[in-house]
Amino acid sequence: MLHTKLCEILGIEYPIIQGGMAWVATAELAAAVSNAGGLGIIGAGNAPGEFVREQIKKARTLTDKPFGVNVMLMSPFAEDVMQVVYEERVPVITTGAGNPGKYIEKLKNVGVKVLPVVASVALARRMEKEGVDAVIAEGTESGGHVGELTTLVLVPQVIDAVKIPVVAAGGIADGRGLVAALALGACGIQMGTRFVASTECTVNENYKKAIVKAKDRDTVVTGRPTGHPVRVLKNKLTREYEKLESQCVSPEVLEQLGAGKLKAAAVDGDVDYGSVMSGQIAGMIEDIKPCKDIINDIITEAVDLLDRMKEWR
Ligand code: TUI
Repeated sequence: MLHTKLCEILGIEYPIIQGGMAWVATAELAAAVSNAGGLGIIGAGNAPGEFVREQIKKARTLTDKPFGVNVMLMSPFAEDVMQVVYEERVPVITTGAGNPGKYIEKLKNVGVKVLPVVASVALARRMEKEGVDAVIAEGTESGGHVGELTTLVLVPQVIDAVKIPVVAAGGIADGRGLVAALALGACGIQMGTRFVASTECTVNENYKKAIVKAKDRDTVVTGRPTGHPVRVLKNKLTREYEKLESQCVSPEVLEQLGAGKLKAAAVDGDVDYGSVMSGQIAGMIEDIKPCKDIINDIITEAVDLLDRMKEWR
């Protein structure tokens, strides 16, 4: 119904990739997205390789469709996770928060598709030279670790700079967002926050409800002084963070305040003092529904919109 080059590359039905969110994107969510025709992703985050291997095995019991693993390159276990991905012959990896250059050749040799997330034209160019299959250009509207440029500004510049396919990410949660991404020249989209508010996502219910409740200006970027800016929902933790940032405390103190806080929110449901990573699009998410409905509704809306756009001519 809406087939693009991304569908061909990944062997999927719809050009939708699920973001690889640490503590949130478990085997259950990945399998649900893949079963719905998108590409589900297990978020390795800071987990050790053997934990990720168990997640891969679990996903294989839940779906016979392709799925991937997101390797968070700042993790102390990134190398370990890459080895597991290689041994398990996971069909696709996405990467975040770094340059995956040193791993690409070995993965490509065994047919693993590599799709790095980039937040700049420079890294997109470097990745194309290293032989990746596509890049995911992620705007600062996203949740979690973010770059500086917005999706609307980053995506077309990356598309102009490289010949490989480009996936748009950041600030997308409905059919209008998908059509906008296609209009910019992207071959598909990656969504994180929209899939957090899904029935199958195993994150604590408080986290899902916080996303549904969030309004347009309810996210903030903290951690700029540490060099690791992270977009999260505003809460008591971010107010504490802002107070310390304004007092110019050392980056180490700020890092210390952030330690373990994503798990506190995602697993224990502490949405007041935990780190509730979320994109700006949370303001537009009004319900928790199955991944199949999320994807079907987006595709139906996008196809309908594209039809109506033909009549505008
Ligand atoms: O990676 C993400 N999102 C994330 S990772 C994460 S875990 C974390 N927790 C606390 C602090 C930091 C991380 C939570 N959310 N998205 C993909 C992404 N990658 N966004 C931006 C980048 C990025 C930034 C700089 C990629 C590469 C880069 O520079 C690499 C280089 O060497 O040029």
